[in-house]
Amino acid sequence: MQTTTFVGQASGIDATLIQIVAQLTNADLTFKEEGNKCSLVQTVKHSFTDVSQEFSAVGLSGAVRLLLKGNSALLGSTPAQQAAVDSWIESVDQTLLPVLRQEKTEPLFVAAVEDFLMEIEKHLFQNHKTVLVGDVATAADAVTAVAVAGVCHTVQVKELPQQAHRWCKTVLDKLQACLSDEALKVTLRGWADALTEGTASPLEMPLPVAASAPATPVVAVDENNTVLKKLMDMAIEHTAYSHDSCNTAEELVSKVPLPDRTHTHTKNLFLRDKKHGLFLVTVRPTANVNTKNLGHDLKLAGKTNLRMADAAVLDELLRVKPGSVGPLCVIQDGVNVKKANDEVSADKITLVMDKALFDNYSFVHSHPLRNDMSVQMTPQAMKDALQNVGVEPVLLEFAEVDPNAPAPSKEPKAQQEPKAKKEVADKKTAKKGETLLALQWKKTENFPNWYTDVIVLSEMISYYDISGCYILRPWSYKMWELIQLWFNERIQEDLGVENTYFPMFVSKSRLEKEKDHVEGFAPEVAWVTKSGDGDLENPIAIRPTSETIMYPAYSDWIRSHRDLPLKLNQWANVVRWEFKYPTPFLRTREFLWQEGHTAHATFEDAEKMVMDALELYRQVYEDLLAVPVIPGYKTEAEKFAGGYRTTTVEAYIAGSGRAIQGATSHHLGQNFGKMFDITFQDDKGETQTAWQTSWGLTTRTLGVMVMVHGDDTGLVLPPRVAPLQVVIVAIISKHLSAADAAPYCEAIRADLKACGIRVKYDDRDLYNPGWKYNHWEQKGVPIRVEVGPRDIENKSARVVVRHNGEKVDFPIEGLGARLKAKLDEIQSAMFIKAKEARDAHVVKVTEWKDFVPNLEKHNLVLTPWCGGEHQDWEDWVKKTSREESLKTLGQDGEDEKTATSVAAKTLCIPFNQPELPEGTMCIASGKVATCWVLWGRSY
Ligand code: 87F
Repeated sequence: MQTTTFVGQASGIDATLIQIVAQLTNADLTFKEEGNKCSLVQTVKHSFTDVSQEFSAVGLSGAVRLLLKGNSALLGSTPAQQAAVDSWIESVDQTLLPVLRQEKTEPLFVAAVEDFLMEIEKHLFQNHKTVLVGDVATAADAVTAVAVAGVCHTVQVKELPQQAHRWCKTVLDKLQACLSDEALKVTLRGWADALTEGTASPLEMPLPVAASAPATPVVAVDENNTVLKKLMDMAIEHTAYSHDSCNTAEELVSKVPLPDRTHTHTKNLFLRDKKHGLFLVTVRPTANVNTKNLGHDLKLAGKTNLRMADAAVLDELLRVKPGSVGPLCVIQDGVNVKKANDEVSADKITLVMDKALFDNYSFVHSHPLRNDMSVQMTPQAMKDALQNVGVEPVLLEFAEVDPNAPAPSKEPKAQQEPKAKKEVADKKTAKKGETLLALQWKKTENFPNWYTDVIVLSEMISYYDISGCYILRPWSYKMWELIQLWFNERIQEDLGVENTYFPMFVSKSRLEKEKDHVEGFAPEVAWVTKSGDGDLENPIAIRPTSETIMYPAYSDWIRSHRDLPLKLNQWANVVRWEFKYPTPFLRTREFLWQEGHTAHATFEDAEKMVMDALELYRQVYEDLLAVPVIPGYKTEAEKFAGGYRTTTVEAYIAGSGRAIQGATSHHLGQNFGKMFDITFQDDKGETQTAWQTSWGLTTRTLGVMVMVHGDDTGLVLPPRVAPLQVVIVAIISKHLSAADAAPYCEAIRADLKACGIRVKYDDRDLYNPGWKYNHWEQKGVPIRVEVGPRDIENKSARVVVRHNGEKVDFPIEGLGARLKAKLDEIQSAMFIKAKEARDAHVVKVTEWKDFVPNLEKHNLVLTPWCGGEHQDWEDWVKKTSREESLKTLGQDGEDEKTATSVAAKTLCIPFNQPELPEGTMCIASGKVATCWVLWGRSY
């Protein structure tokens, strides 16, 4: 047995707080009634060995930490939660306790307390939480709520914002119930009673949050609503609430966040089959409804052809408008819905529901015939309501939309998990609500979800309510600007390219002028067909690329060989309406890029341009983003159809074992020149057709960089594209005031800035050092400079490196120059690490039997090849590798929308060719090989 005795000194509020925590932990605590400092000594006595250990702690946080050692229930069960608990207590220590200890009531202190309350309010509100950390009350709640109540009492702030009030009251009630000390209870009760809820919350909440379903939904009334009326009549427990109108499940998920992952919205489809009737299908928003298989799953006899029913049918049979459908539609009187014992028939509506709605959630939210309201009810209440009208839904299991596609951050993670990963999902459930503090997914555990976590938490991306479109926040946009800055200088100064801007709209006739060029891409072209309510006479396309927009002008401008070369580049957005699952940065419906378009007098001049552009792309990846790439030629099957030859740089993403095309540069030959009449008089007066090139680099670069370097803490930025390369954080405590830290940190900042380093001194006093470390680590800043009291004494600073965790103390004398060198060192170390990881996954394979097993090992495969022109054999490899892979995985087929097929495709014929011994055979055709080609699964 081990007994723990604490002996220490504390008084006033410190004593109260420590006593509370000690009582919660059942610790035996003795205070000496002297001094106003909180210092504590813990003696651990082992009754058997009689060895005693002494620990000491300073400050409230220290004392609490000591008392809570090993008590995971109160301290939080994960390191991230523990850090968060710690951080709250430290904030209380630094912000509220000084006010309480010295009873400061001047306006300045009142303002500081109000700021602190706002922080709590914001935290609870934005995260839809009722406790500060995790899902259950921890020491953070106990300490913070008592300090808040105490301080409000002292400085006469009696009105708390709404959420903070509810939280504070609840915590104090709970504490009173479990504390044994009567005097303490009385004090707490007094404080709690004095607190009232502010009449108007002073917080300006952002719109989407204001529109959300509150933790305890506010009842909305719509007396004429037949569904709500019916629920009332049947005495089914439910809560209806209003929100912004949402037409799709996607919109609901983004605009109406739910309190936690025990709640779910629904996605509803109303389908019709001529023979079998109508089917109202209600699933969780992330479920994939495959209408082709549904007939089979529902065991419908014969062939089925399930199609979306139109608005007229919806109105007539379900009495609801498109966008407002929900399972409760069927409880309306007179709706011809199939009852429990009825046969499926052509005139009846069968209600089909996702089994997960009943098994995995405590609350289901669905529309009551209007899409600006939702009804929250338990699955049991839903069942009861249906049963009351004689309906028994057909329950089916639905898979997730695409287990490989990263899910939007707002959507509860547990819902996104495919069935096979149930265990992982359960583990994550325990961490719900931690999104603002730490990543929920490990890179090796679930790569797509990890990626989503990183780009959202690092503030690179925000989601948007149009699928495939994302907001690039300043942190990622700055990275793009840094790439632009470098690339612009290179193309303008070294390659003589000029920037230009062409319109984003293109007429149909122009777009379709070069048939080969658009043919395969046509389904992706987005059209503007209306202005206001009227139809446009001639619809216009939004540029998916600008060949057809720019080349008519080239035809006008180019007359003589003296007009050549013409080398133009434009930075622009383009739109390609993809139907595969989107991934931020990698596959989006709108993206940013540069597109270079040049015209030359000779083939060779064009060829040089193609290679120069490709070399710049290699440098963007390798020298700026620290991502190794393999340059090479595309095969005939993979090249840009409108051109003569495509070159590419291919990157590798170890986290998914997939390759990704980094950027391409095309030799267009004279194809476009002939189509658009881009001709010139040569020096002999003869008419010639221009030779052209085009080349493009997109914001995909950023996604690749995140995937290659990010880790389980978040983003890891190579210094050359880091918006901030160094952040300075002062360790403010009672040993170092912000005022004393400021001049020292400012001097460091100025020195670094003078050395050309992008640096920031994070002097925000609302956040403590631990919070700041975490924040800048998640954002991937390459170097953190920490300044504590001892550093100031020693005229030094602690330097912490993001990518490898290295910590070194440097004198501040000459710090700028040292850090400049350190940043270079980081840049090259990150490249070397990524290159080693990539190289370990490129293997040579000379026999087909080893091909798919190597794909399974996440390898890129280099094989002997009969030549880029043999498209049929390329198709054979694609098809056969898919079949063999699916067999290994035990799957029947692939989702047609998947962006991550298991089939291999050619990535490139690398410029750097290994030796090819004479007589080596092609891996597929068995013909004599003419080169090595690189294959892989790719994005
Ligand atoms: C989608 C719709 C319509 C790609 C498209 O790579 C047309 C296209 O032409 C299309 N998707 N492409 C090929 C773009 C070729 C080329 N354009 C200039 C580049 C680099 C920059």
